[in-house]
Amino acid sequence: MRYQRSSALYQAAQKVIPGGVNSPVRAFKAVGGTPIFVEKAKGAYLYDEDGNRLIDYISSWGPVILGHAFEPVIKAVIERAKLGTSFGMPTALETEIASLAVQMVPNIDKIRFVNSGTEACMSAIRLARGVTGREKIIKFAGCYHGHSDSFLIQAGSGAVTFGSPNSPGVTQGTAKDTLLAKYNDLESVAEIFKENENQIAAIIVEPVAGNMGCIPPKEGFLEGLRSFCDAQGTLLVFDEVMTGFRLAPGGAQEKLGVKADIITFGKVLGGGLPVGAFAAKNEIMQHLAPEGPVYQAGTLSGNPLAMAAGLAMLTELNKNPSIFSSLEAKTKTLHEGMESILLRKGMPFQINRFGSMISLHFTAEEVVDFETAALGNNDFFKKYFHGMLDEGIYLPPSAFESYFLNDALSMEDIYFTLKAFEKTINGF
Ligand code: KE4
Repeated sequence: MRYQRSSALYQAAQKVIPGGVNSPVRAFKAVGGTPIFVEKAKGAYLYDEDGNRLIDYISSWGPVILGHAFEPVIKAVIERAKLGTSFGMPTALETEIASLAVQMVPNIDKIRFVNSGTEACMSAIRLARGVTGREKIIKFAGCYHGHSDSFLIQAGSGAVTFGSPNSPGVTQGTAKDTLLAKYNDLESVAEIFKENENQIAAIIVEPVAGNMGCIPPKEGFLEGLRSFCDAQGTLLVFDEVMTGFRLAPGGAQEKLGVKADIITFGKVLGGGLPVGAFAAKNEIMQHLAPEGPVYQAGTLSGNPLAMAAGLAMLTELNKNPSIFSSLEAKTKTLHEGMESILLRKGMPFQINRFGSMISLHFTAEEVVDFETAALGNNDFFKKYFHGMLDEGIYLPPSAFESYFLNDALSMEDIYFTLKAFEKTINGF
């Protein structure tokens, strides 16, 4: 595929934007080559600046679950923009989308809108610390909750899971309050609680992990976290930035039947515009300013354009819940097709899938946590990524990402993708 214009644009971008991108994963560092600059998109297709049409399997990392430039969302944004773009004052529109979200998501009374998943998760942790009066939190190696300091922590030295910063600029002072456990490993969580009896404000977890590739929770894992939290007075935070409004109208809580205390959202909730949110029962949310003492704010929080896009998106998903099963069926077809091609080829692989989240790992070992996800053959992944790109398929440019299907994908697109997949894998 030709990429002259993308590479020229990339050169120009690097002169005025760090790394030429506004979010690192877009720079193709994990797969090599020149990042693709997109001109426009419609439905399941991206059109890059060199005129290539690509079938999109990242859907803007989740938000455009109904496909790009979805008519009702576009119409809502255009209409709303004519009334003004931002006021810094409350609007009835915010109450409308908040009421719909509260109706769709189990176990919440109130929701606060922010502008990104990072802000949602950062605020949820501050709220949990404010409510419990405790400072420590538990997160899981390989789970990503955005780039706020408390989350940019890697497993530190020593067995006892002390966190250490995984980015310059994050202080030891911050890192000491984030303890690292292993995803799908309740024993690692028990150890932390033993060392920190009644000191943990919150456990934050991706109920279906999507930042190590897709890793579904093992039977009993989330239930185990729930009981630890109940026993310890710790709040369970489900980071549903990816899974919210994607796995079901009520997200992972509905799909998996486990209750969280605070739930964070992003991506789909904004229909492609910048929206994040966090939500809980009123006895937790009443701690939040201006009602309570836990401070959190934002100039553009509840922005009318973003709310209009989000409301159009949620309205569609709420009206047609069959979208979720349709998306799941398409992902299952992709999964089964990939599996049979890989079995015929006889190479080591794991395919993890939950609903419309799926990922391929070139390893014989079951991928259940960050360590096993890291065993994947990254050279194979690079070859796979570029092979598929050459066939007109745009996959996440990292082995540690989940694919995000959107419901604009037709079965023809899925079969076209499987043909491209067969050609790529047979070229190994
Ligand atoms: P944002 O701040 O990027 O809106 O959301 C952060 C976030 C929080 N929680 C989960 C589970 C997430 O997956 C994310 C962001 N996801 C990545 C993709 N894995 C966004 C892509 C990017 O960083 O450019």
